[in-house]
Amino acid sequence: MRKQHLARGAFALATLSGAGWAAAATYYVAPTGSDTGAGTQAAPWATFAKAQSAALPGDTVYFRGGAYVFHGGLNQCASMTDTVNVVTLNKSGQSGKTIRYWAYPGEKPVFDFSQMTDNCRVKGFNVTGSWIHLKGLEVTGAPQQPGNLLNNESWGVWNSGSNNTFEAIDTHHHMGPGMFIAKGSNNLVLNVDSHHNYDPYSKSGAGQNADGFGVHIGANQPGNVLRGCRAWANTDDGYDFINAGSVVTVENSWAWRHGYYPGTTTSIPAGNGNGFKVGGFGGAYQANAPQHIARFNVAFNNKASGFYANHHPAASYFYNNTGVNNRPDFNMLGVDASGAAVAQGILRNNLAWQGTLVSNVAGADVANNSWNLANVSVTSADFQGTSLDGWDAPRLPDGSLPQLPHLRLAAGSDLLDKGVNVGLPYSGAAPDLGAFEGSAPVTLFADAGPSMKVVQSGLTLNRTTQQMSGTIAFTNQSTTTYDGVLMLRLDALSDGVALANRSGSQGGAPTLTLSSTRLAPGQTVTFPLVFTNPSRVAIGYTPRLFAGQP
Ligand SMILES: [Ca+2]
Ligand SMILES: [Ca+2]
Ligand SMILES: [Ca+2]
Repeated sequence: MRKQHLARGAFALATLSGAGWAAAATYYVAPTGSDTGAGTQAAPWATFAKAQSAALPGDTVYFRGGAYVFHGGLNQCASMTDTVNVVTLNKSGQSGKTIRYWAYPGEKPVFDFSQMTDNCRVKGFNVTGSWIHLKGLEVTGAPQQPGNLLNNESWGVWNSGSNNTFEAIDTHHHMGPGMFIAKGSNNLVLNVDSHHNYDPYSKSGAGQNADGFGVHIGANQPGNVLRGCRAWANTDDGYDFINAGSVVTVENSWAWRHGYYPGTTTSIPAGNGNGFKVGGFGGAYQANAPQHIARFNVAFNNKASGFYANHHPAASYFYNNTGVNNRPDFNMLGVDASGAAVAQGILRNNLAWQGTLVSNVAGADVANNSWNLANVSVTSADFQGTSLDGWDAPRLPDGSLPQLPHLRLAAGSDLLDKGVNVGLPYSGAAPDLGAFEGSAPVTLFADAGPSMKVVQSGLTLNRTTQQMSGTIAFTNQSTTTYDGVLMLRLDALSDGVALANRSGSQGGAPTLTLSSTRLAPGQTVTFPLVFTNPSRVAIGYTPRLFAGQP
């Protein structure tokens, strides 16, 4: 299915400033572009460096889809223990005027560092500026070299700036962490996936340093948040906040299958294998250690702990997390001022199931969790679905997490309303246990689009209602019968256009649902479409058909 032609960016947004009119500029970069061009949609540039040299605070740079393959960095390896930077972003935006480096809507630019042969460490993205917003980019392959065992990790995305947003980034297959915040305040890591990272040539041991997300900021660097992220199949940990001197918040994020060779269940000896490693200073006591925040997260199938205090000297907040089949699900091993092992953590409304439930919780501040409430038992009947597969399903159009029934509470579960109010939103009489509030049924949808022939009609204008109407028809060309709910989703619908007859929305895109439909091989289903389009723009969208079992 090809997206219809879109007339985007026809109107420049102008803002009034004290000095007069100043227009935010929009530039374009493409794999087939040239830095001698104008940076327009018709004559895009080729490089990040060229775009950065032109972009001013408030400007947007769109990267067209395709592969941007790097064969070397901005500098040479001065020694085998040097670091080569490839994409350095050292030009800052301003408050309210970030510099935006975004994927062009509906396209996927891929930044590939795997062909580099520089014989030292590599930072694929080296973000040292502030007020920068990266969105929709895929980043892969920051390498180590087989003949060089003098270093630890390379990095996919490395940050030392502040007030940056990393949104909807897919960072994977690096020989080191996918996303690494070394310094800085108020950075937001939103809806980022980091997976299949493995550092085979680290001097500290193969696999020892490839975390999905590392946040290792110093003191007085507050406000760093990870939200809506996923980490899986990384050889070390999913999320690692060791040596972080300021509070880190991780929420609504998932972690699974850490500590193994990526894509396998074979343990890698040096890989720690925790889902969420929330703090610690290498086992040492440190005064004024931050109380990190981990809430509404899910960890499962990790080799070691799902949620781990990692010898942290202070009690971090663990609220409404779900741990399943980890070893253990929650481990609150801390350290006190004398260097003795103690239990550290403030745990409320957490859910532990399968694997080893808890370690080192006696003495921590623990209440209203599944394992310490009388008259509560966790069984498969408590959940709408118990699958631990499919959590890497495609994200929704706005980058948010896929909606899955897995590990969501079922109606009638005794885990509903068994939590305690911790000042966070909830429904019903009280918070539930675990990461997902409420028991509203969630349908598991599969993408039925690839097996469909799609026919779109023309649109006709109703002069009375000023709405435009047409149809879209899907003919099942597979040998599979789709029985159940059929859902049409219109991704990347043109700005200013609305689907007037929508039945809902998913990830910011309008949906039209037909219940109890049977679509056998050779059969056709037709959806009516009614648009409102007050600005009379060209209507473009990407139609997606999903089939679900209610
Ligand atoms: Ca780690
Ligand atoms: Ca139960
Ligand atoms: Ca509730």
